[in-house]
Amino acid sequence: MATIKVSPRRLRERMEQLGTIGRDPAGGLTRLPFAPAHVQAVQRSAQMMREAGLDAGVDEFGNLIGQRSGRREAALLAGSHLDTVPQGGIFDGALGVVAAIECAQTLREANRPLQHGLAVMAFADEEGHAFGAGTLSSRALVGEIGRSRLAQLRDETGRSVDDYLRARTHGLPPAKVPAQVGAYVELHIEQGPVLERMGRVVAAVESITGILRTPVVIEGRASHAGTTPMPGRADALVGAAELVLAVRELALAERDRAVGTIGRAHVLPGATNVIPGRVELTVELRSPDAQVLETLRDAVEERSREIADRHHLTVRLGAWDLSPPVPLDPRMRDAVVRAIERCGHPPLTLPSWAGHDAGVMSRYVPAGMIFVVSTGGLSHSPDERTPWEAVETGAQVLLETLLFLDDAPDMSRRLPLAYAAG
Ligand code: HGY
Ligand code: MN
Ligand code: MN
Repeated sequence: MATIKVSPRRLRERMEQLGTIGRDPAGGLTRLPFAPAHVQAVQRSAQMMREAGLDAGVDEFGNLIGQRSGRREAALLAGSHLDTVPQGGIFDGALGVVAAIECAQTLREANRPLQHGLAVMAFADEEGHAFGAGTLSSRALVGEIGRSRLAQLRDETGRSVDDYLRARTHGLPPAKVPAQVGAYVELHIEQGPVLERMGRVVAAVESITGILRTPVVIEGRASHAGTTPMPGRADALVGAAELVLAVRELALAERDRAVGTIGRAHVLPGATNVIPGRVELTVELRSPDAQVLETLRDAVEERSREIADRHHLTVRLGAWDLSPPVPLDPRMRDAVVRAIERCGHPPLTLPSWAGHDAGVMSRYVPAGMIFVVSTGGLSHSPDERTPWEAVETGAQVLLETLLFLDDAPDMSRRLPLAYAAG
């Protein structure tokens, strides 16, 4: 049975506190990376880290890190992200950060220091909404997204990632994550319906889906909506509509092996009485199978050419941004399953159809994930909920996983950190 216990009261208090930062008048939370609400959440989380006895600081890529050293050179990393999608929920990302802080504080209060160092990670931009690149901050940390690209990626205000990183508006000291990493563990909500349908609370994650994204610009000819006869129009929104249906049809044809979404579309000039001359949208494809992703990518490109020809449009796809599918380290999966059983729950493993920073970390160090149930399978929504008992269970499983890893044989690896200053 579990020995040292996390504090459900403190977990809930801190989740509810963070859950008030970035409230969107239209509903839910909007905490886009580096925006004022995100900075406030970083500062509040840093305070929680200090209360847990951790040194809190922000690295060159905007990631908040709370850490303390241990007797072993390698550190155990635990955490998630603090940014949200527009009008998102209070659990996506924040749960993993708050639970990791809770583990640090529980270990400190039980006077049970780990042999490893411990670093709590709060990645700055995981969602990819603001700058168009998912898991941006963890990929920047390991050098998969280089500094020149950080200077090019701009949000809707026109500011680049680099502009924000130089500003360091959070006022927190500089920090660096330890390079020698024993393991990275992330607690996250499932964001889907599977656990609830199975009547289960918690599971170990076995793999993380691949995600392919590209911006698309469709251009036709804006003209008068009344005087322009239907035949011969070059209506960019008609082309966009056909592309939406094509993505849906192609993903459905792959049955349960793929999903496809066009989640953003900007229609210009956006007047009732003007035929749309331009539509800017994003195409997103997901599959746990890299081959399926490639097939879908080629099919979307083919359909785009056909739509352009049929409607006298230009359809330009940008560079595809790929987060490849990753199987998580079986040793980590088994460590999480073992912790789940120690917490009195039956063993279960699930694939993740959501992307996570753990997917990036797993390319370099042993990485594991813990899922807890999402009520109604809802996420990326103001209605995102997880029962507080499940929050407590997830945090306890995280603590048991860290305790197990602390005594496990060394499997540490070095992170290829992209920090500038040595
Ligand atoms: O989009 C995702 O899968 C994650 O929630 N960022
Ligand atoms: Mn997330
Ligand atoms: Mn998310």
